[in-house]
Amino acid sequence: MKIKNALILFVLLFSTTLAKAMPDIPFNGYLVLDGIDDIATTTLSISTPSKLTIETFFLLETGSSSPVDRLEIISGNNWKLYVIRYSLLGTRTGCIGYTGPGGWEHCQTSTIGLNVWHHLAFTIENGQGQFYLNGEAFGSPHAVTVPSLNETLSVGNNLNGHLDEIRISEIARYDSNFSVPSQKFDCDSYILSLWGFDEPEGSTQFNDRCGGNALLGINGAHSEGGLVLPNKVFLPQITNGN
Ligand SMILES: [Ca+2]
Repeated sequence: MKIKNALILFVLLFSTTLAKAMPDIPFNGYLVLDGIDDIATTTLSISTPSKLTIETFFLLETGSSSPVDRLEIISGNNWKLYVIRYSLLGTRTGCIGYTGPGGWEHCQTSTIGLNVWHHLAFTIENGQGQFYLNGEAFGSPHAVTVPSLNETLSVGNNLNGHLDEIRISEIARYDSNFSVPSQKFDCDSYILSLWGFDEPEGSTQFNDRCGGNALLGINGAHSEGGLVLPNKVFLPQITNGN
């Protein structure tokens, strides 16, 4: 009986692992934010497009401090794209919201966990906005207008966690459920900005892989998981006399 039970447990665990199979995220380096004052900023000079997709991979190390505490993915002067994860009430453990013209918020329980990578996409096409979480439509389409991108943007305000592969596109990348991207995005003619945070560990300036809109990390926002510079590898060895 014990062997049989062990086999059943193994099959259950293996099945669960398969069901949760996700791409190997992050892709090299990622942006680290403390949720206190860390942000990354850039000033865009882009005519407001008629269509839009903002997407990223995100990981929360801590949730919201209240049911209305917005953990911002990216924001402009008059709009924010954010998530809320507040576990105490058990009812706002997965919210995605947008505060621009026509903004709205949608919540589903138990959809955003801590210390787990998620993919979030926000699309606007034909005046209809849609959120996607991990490739699945999150709520229903909502009448909304594309926000201004001709301004200074802030990334990661009030978010304690990590971001990777932030892509802004002047097209609706998704119009139905999709497979979560399994590799770094390629540049194409629809990309307005793309930040992959693959700079060496500790960097605070992040290259726009497909354009010229570098992000600047402020108050401690930095990259981890990327290339470790040689001096950080060899100095301890010298110090130890090895
Ligand atoms: Ca990366």
